Amino acid sequence: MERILVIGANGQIGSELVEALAAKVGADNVIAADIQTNSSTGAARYEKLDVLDSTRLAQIIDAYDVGQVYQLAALLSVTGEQAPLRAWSLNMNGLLNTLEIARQRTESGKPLRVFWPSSIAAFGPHTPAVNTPQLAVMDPTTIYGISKQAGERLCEYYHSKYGVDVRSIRYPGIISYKSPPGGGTTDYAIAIFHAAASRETYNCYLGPDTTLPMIYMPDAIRATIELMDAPADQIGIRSGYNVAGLSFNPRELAAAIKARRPEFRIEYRPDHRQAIADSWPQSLDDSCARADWGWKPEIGLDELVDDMLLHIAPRWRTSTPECMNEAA
Ligand code: AKB
Repeated sequence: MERILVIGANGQIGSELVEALAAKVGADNVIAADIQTNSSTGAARYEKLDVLDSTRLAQIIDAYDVGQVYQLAALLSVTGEQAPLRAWSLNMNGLLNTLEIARQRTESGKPLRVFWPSSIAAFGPHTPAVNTPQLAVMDPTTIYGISKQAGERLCEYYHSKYGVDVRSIRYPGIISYKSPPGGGTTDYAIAIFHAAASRETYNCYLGPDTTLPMIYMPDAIRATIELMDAPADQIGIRSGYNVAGLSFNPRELAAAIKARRPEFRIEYRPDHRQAIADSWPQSLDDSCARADWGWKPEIGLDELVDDMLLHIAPRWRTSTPECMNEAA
């Protein structure tokens, strides 16, 4: 069985991806790696790894004879703005290190399939905001978005020049309850549930009509694994696929929560994150992903809200974690 390395395994996506991959290929075949000393995922195999250390990255890939790498380590849109140089270094060099090792292995006849997450943040204010096409103007305004746009170009370059089998999704905001999100603009759509569960008024840092593309974690994980499992000749796009889950704004999400928890209250206090959200698409045209590898979202707003409230309420009954109301 092919071994799979997940870098950034302690993060929001990584922790759930490790679990899903372990269920699919067996826990012994999944190596979780992150910069922290210990795994927060319960992974059977864990390696401490700074993805900027390319020697250690290559050693791990060789030692386990890894066939697939998911390189997820990154600073997101809000934390990236607080440390732009660090965000650029981590987001670009983490990808480059992975692509270089994949190139060397491809050239020596032991190809390494790579997954790297792009984002809706790669789009910008001049991108058509509604039903954003796969190919569109991309003029990102954040360092995170710029790194995603440049990363997409690198992925395409390594594929066309060196034949590296690299695949990518432009993730919408990902909503989940298992691990806290890591400093993104779309995090309000998670924090709001924690406030609802602790019966606090939620102070939303985006205005009520700020519509953004979102996806529930099970759909995001399924999309990721389906893309990586698809035959290489079906992957027509090597930059990053638009993948739509659903689109909603804070007013609509609050109404769906209120329908289930009538005592829930929300107030709107837009801050610096509003400008970032305003520069992103509201909805995505994901027809290329549907045509190339059969993508189809399954989870809509009602199911998402029911599931989030079911899982968050018992765990966070008394207080909303600090980090979830503030910019991380
Ligand atoms: C963020 O808000 O920065 C991320 C993203 C959309 O990539 N969730």
